[in-house]
Amino acid sequence: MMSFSSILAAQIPHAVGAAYALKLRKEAGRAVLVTFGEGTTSEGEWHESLNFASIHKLPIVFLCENNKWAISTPIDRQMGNPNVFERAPGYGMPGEQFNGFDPLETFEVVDRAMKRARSGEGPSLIEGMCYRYLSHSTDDDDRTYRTREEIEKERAFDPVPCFEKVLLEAGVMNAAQVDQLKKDVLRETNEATDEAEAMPFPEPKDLYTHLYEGAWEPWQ
Ligand SMILES: Cc1ncc(C[n+]2csc(CCOP(=O)(O)OP(=O)(O)O)c2C)c(N)n1
Repeated sequence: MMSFSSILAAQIPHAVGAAYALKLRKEAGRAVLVTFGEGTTSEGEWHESLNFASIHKLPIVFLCENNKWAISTPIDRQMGNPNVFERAPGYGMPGEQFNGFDPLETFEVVDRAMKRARSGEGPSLIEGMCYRYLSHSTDDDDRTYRTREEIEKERAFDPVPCFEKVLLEAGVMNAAQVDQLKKDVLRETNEATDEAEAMPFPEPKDLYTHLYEGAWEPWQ
């Protein structure tokens, strides 16, 4: 995994570059998966990346997680055509929309697109429909731009309780196992946040750590 960035769309040309490298090195059977929100598809880099990937038939899958909101911007203020996957033919690649709240459907669609990329057939654009229940961040108050009723309506599709029901009904897990899993996840999360919070703050000199090769510092 590489290229975590808070600059929207910065990861997409990086991912296309990685896919180009796989092709140039003739690393057959490998492919790149890059994910982004629907708001990110308004960035120029998004369009340039899909175009380049298509021209060079690169082994990459573009996965849009469409949660209907880009902080406070709804889809109808973000794009003229609300279906991101429908842009795919314009770039010369297949596009498909699916229920991103259904883990089995998600697996099936992502698996198919990745197999296509790995076998040298080129890129695809897939769009998983989902929803964000909470504010975008602790700095965002979603009461200023959407109704509680809208969130309540979407709650019916929350994949966590919905998939729990699927697993229980199929006999894959029993109630005690579900309970234990919830406890384990909570403990693991608490341990990770405790560990992160106990870490010292970085030193100012660490600003350039891992940026330049060797001991070079820009003020030298
Ligand atoms: C280039 C750039 N512009 C604006 C922002 C501020 N910003 C951070 S997250 C965000 C919304 C992202 O929405 P989306 O791509 O749909 O992803 P989501 O967070 O909903 O998954 C914005 C506008 C940013 N980080 N980078």
